[in-house]
Amino acid sequence: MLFSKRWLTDQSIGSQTAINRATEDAKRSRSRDLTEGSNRTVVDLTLTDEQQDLRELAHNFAEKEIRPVAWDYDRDATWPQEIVEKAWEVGLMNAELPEAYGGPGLDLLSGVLIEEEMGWGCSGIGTSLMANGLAAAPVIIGGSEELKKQYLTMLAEEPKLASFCLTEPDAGSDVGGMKTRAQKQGDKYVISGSKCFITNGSHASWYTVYAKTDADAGHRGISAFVVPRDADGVTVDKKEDKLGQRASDTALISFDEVEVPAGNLLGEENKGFKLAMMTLDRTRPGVSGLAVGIARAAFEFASEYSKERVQFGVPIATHQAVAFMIADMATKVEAARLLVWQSAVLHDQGRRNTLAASHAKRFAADAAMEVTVDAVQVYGGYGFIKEYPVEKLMRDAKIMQLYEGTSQIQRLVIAREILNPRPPDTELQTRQETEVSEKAQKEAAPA
Ligand code: COS
Repeated sequence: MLFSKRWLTDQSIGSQTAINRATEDAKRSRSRDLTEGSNRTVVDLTLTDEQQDLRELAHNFAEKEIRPVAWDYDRDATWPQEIVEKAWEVGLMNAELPEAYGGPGLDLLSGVLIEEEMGWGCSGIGTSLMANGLAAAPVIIGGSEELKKQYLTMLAEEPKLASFCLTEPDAGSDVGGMKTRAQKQGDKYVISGSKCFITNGSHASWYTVYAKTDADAGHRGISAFVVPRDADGVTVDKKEDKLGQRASDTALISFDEVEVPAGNLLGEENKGFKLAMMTLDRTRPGVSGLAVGIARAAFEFASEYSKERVQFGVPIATHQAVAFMIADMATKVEAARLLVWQSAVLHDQGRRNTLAASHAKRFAADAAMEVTVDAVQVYGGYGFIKEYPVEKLMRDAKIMQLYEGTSQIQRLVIAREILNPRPPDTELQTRQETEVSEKAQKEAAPA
């Protein structure tokens, strides 16, 4: 036990002797672990050189291009068009877009590394930059070759945006309760209904829209379609004025007898619900990464402030009440990141990650909320003032517990996966394994 005889007290914080002793103890204990446990299986969490470079690139981008304007964009709810174009230019958007359609074809772990840095810079702007992944995933999973060529390539060739349209005014968590209808008429589908809370909805060039093709079949009557923004009958009705993530665009979109070719169906008719769930398995690790970024930003601001702010004659960091809050923040950031990485790695290995993705989303979102609330507390009264950075983070964090499945829905998925697990989905398993092995073969092939 490293600290068994010397509890960290107010007095020991910052004491060089205590820190040196702890460092020596740590070295001794590490070498003991290595010799005693030499035959243990070790999980290696070291990032590859490429992943480290990518993380650094994303961090520098967040620091130079996002942070300096984040608080102004939040105040005025400014759409970050310039930042979208720059991020696209340097290759920080569409991370998982397959190479066959012009994308970088990165693994999900690389994607979540980018998302954490974007969340650290500004999660509102980060959400705008990352939402293409949500719209593109159903096309990647279920789209025909023609649809992939047309719509995925569009995102790779220009800084264009796409949106995922699942939620409706009366169907949020209860996806099966949606009312939007798609009726097959000859070689077309005709879509009518309203979708709300659509990220990037006002700026998207195309939408992935979920609609009932069999009104009486509950979740087994849903299908998914690609709908171009310029199709007749598509209207952006309203841009929402939000509590947090104010730089991101959130719109209400209506589809009034919108006609799309039958070939715009994604996957099979009436299999759209599963497509949506498979999409969320892929994208929840990413939004959880954004949440880790928010939490990390709040933790960093609070730690710095606690070293500068003097009360009772000493920096508040030397008061145990504050130091322990900082310690808890740090633990939450670390733990959330590990869950996020695990959920991404399982996916990259071609394994089902539903449970891990919900663990990551639930924990990282709740951690972001708790850490940002505590950061405001560390700042005291100043934390409540807009001139200081942390109230924005607290407002931004709230949406993490709501979008891409509330924290309660994540708990529902976790409980079901543990208590009543879904049988293995062989079709999905085969598809993911094929994807992973094709990627490995491509990487192994000589250039
Ligand atoms: N991957 C593949 N299939 C899945 C799946 C997954 N991750 N999760 C569920 N399914 C399948 C089930 O196996 C079941 O299949 P069958 O039709 O063959 O029986 C079907 O989907 C229905 O599953 P379930 O019974 O669990 O559906 P529910 O209606 O109870 O809903 C929840 C499940 C609540 C988890 C789902 O509706 C959900 O995630 N809601 C939140 C939606 C959300 O995140 N909205 C945010 C919008 S995106 S910003």
